[in-house]
Amino acid sequence: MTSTKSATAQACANIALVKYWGKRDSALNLPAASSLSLTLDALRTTTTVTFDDGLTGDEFELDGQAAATGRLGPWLDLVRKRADITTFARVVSENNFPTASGLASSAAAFAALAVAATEAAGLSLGRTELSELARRGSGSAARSIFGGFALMHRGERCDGTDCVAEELLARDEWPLRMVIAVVGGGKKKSVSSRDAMDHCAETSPLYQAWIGCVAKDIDDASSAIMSRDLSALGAVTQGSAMAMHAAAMASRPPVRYWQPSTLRCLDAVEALQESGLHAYPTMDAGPHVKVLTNEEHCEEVATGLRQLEGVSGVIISHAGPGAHLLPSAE
Ligand code: 2P0
Repeated sequence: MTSTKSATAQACANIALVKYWGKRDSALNLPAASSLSLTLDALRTTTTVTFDDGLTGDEFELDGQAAATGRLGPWLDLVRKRADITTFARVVSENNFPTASGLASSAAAFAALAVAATEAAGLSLGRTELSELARRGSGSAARSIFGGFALMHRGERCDGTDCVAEELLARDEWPLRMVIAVVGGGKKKSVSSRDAMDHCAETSPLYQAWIGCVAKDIDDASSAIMSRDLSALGAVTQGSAMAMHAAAMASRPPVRYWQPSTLRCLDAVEALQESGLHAYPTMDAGPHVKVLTNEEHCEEVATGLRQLEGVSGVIISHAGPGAHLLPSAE
């Protein structure tokens, strides 16, 4: 008789308002600077982890298709070591958004995994420990353990135990919106963020300047969140994204995620700003443009982006909850 133990968890993607771009330690996946994000309700991953004595290796299924385990296996080893088990796991994951849209997020993936895998392994971890474990899979995943606004600390310790996120403000305490313009037909990104940030750190003459501006951005964004000052938060959000992309573009050879439609979106957002709307753009390791706005202005922002050439879809998201267990499907 084989023995199995299963748990299901759900986590949301997050979008950084102050970006994470560069590491101080690759083995432990420690970021070179802090970051700050908004967890998004519209982009969710649901993951079931089953430790099964009958398995001869880890298995992974994503959106109904068998997938390569990649960095999942070494990450599951961390959970097994902690729980003192050797059993392999079956991981079944589903995104509530098209995987091919280019929005598939390792943040939601490893946050859901951290909650599901530790529960299935019989561990009982607090949010801080879950954040640390999620970070080992993907730096941004440490933030998705928390809902609302999350602050990821760079930390000082070599072992990474203080390199964790915390919730700055709960999601219902400031009802902002993120409008996502999906650009470029959702093609897969050309360079992974992990490779790109390492390459940027090694070759970009602007990398140190980028790292040098993060601490003040974190302070300014945190103050803006505490005082619910959207103009101030928007200015930091836009500035952090542009600084990160400037450093990436100055890499040799360059890392450029922008497409012609990306610029169309940025032009449209600038026009919306000039017309008096709250609309502040940010971008990650892809061509999509995400716009921070409020409840009142989000429909107008979405309409402005939807009509642009090269924009294949627009998603309006509320702030989302932290990663959490779901009732077992049995
Ligand atoms: C962010 N990004 O702060 C930044 C902005 C992409 C651009 O976090 O190497 O997939 O797995 O720790 O978390 C994407 O980086 O990188 C990311 P790893 P991750 O959201």
